Amino acid sequence: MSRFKYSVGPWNVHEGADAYGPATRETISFEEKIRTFKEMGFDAIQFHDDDSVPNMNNMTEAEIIAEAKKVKALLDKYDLKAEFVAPRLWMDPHTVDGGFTSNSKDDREFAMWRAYRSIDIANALGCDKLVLWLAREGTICYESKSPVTSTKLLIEAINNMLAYDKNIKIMIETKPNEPVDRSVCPTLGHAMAISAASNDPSRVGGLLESAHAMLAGLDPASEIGFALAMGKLWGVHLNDQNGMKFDQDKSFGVENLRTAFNQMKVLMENGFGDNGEYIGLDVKVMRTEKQEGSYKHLENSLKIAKMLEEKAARFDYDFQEKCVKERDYEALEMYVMELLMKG
Ligand code: XUL
Ligand code: MN
Repeated sequence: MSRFKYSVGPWNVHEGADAYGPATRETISFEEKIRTFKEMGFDAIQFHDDDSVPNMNNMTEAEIIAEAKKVKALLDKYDLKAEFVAPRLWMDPHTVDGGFTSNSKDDREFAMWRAYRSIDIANALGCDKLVLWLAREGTICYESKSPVTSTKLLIEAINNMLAYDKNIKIMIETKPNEPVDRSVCPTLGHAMAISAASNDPSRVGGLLESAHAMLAGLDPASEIGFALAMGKLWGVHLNDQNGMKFDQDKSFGVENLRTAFNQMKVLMENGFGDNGEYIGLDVKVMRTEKQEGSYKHLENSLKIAKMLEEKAARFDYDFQEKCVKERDYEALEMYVMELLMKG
């Protein structure tokens, strides 16, 4: 029995297309995914705005809310909660050059429209959290945008969202690059600074994705710890990553087991989840997997997370204290290795 509640998004079960080749698996319907997530033991679903309301650009605000209410009924049918809604600001022709920080005023206005609609959808789904993964908020040609103006535009956009809804909480999901070359908000340290500069820091926090921290050359456990120290870690996307290359979304722990253990440990030590936070898994199955393996990465990640939770619960803090007192970190390190490698 895990102490945590887990969440997942419909995009975590996908057809396998990548930048170099087409789909390798069939599409699975939204309801089928939701039903399977429930059977697997997930408690909540993460949404992009258009995961819950496809084709929303062509709909009125009232139609969007009505459509989102149908999704809420589906969640209720399977006794699942919505964790957050994230405006998908990277797919649209209006956001080729970014959303909130676009050089086009019209496109910045479109981005705000989508952000407000995402808040409406969150309300219809019964959740109070918005995630901003700032995919194209940055540059692919450095001189095309000012880093100062971009940062100010981002803060202004967040202030607008805070003003639009007095209850909404914003989690910034940081990532240093991809699809942009340089992101305007690459790490949780940046997110905390944006929070502090906003009109209501108590409603602006962070979401740490393991792979994104690694892409920034940082240890995800330390990023988690930093935001926890600020009281602003409201979500995580646990997964894994082989070094600083493209975002891989590997199953949690399969590349960097000790780092995965330390992520779980720091979450447990600091009561993550006590205020209703979920552990999100943002993992993707390998392109090579056949149709019947469409959920295997989720099964594996859940299993690994729970095994690491059990290891972290057994961590011998008395021994750790003794090692620290004696400054015998070799002994402490070997203890961690044995904890991880022995049954
Ligand atoms: C992209 C990523 C997204 C966000 C939600 O790297 O992680 O799936 O989690 O928009
Ligand atoms: Mn993510």
